[in-house]
Amino acid sequence: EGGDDNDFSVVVDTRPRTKRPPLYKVLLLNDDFTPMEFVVMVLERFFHMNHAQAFEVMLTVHKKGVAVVGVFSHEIAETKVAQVMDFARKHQHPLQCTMEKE
Ligand code: TYC
Repeated sequence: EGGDDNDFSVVVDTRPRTKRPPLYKVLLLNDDFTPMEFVVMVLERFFHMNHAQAFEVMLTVHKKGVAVVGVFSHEIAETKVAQVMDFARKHQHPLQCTMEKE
């Protein structure tokens, strides 16, 4: 009596899951040589900041050493980093731009 002990039940997660892609922070790093105006131009050109925003973010990087300049999907973040690094290299500035998972 009591039935057979053959309960093969498993816990099934029925929560409605929404799968969001991971996001990546794009970081701009300070250095002693890249002109401030060049960094401002980079932020305007590739991160669509107005001049005042760009100047403010540039000063943050200058003072703190690093700042997040945007958060994007992996593909867009990679593109932004490549664009900044190419542009800096073309102008022979040592400006560094990297990305990290948020
Ligand atoms: N520190 C640089 C200077 O004094 C300016 C600068 C700001 C460089 C931000 C890089 O990401 C940077 N000319």
